[in-house]
Amino acid sequence: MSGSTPPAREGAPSEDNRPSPAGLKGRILSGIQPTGNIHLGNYLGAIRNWVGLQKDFECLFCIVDLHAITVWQDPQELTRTTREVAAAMIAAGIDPAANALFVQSHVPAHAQLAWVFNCVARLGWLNRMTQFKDKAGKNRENASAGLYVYPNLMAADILVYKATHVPVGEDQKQHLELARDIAQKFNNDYGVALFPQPEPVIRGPGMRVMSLRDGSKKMSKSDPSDFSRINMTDDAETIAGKVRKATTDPNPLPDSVAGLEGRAEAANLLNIYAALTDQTLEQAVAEQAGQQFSQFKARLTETAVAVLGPINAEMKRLMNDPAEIDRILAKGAAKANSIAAPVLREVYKTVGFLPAV
Ligand code: AQP
Repeated sequence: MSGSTPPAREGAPSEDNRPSPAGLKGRILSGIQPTGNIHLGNYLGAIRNWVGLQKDFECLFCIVDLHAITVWQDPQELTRTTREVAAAMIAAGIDPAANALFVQSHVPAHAQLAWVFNCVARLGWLNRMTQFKDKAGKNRENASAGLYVYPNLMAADILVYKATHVPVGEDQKQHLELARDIAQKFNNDYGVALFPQPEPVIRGPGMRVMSLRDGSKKMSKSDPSDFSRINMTDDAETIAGKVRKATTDPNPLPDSVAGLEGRAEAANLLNIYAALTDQTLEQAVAEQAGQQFSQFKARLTETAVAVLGPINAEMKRLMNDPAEIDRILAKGAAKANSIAAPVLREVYKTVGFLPAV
């Protein structure tokens, strides 16, 4: 890493607001963007795991609307989607009373710390971020400046709570590395031991759900085709229609995982089925060996409806009372703010925005 890095001062001052609640392994920050229809990929790849982490960690669940607007979002739709993501998380088993479930822009310390980090991170570091290259595509000059500095904001999301652990998918590993580098450079530059080094936490199988239309693309909220994903709001009939129309190939299902080589769509559907039935891919392949897609798709639909149906019903109930969702989010923001504000104050004293004594 480039940039000046003076050594940390021994015994440098740090208000000790690191997490150590009795019996817990640390503090986790998880984020999800309110960028569209929350889908089965978000559920199997992230939310379901977060539900499991609640018993072992103090958890902060953040709906990252500041990240969302790095690409255009319709304002009314952003408000609706923010509530919908909150409803999906609660319906899936996130407990907002035991944890903090909140909206990123409602806790100003995220953006305030991000500015400081914009001045700590080096351009060379950001230039190496592959997600910017992927998301900006060929039209790089027209991408928002926010999209470029997105990883600095993500570092602030994590470090403003001195989170010790972050559940990350494959595509976010590079950003977590950057957050660690920013923490270290901040500590070194100012000669303090203010920020911890957050660790990745992986729980359950590292699941990547692919598009139902194209097995080489990940299932995504912002995919223009609604048939590419199963939304957490889809009813049984819609799920059945989407699974029926999912791209496949003409052959029956193989009897070994090796037989999925070169069959991305078959592999994706079997992966989804395995995750929904809590089986390994090997077990799911063995169970479905030799089946025609028509039979397998009927079984997959039945399973998806059984898992998503109750979540969907609870989401609908919550969405009928948006004021209640807003109350939950406001409580979450107050809780998050009570952790973030002292950390920000510590940062402000360290950089000289506030007198140190
Ligand atoms: N297809 C997926 N399979 C497994 N996990 C997934 N996640 C997203 N898509 C899949 C995980 O969901 C969490 C929240 O994701 P995010 O909202 O922060 O952003 P994303 O990864 O960019 O999600 P989308 O759905 O693809 O949104 P858009 O279209 O806006 O980019 C993360 O933990 C992510 O890994």
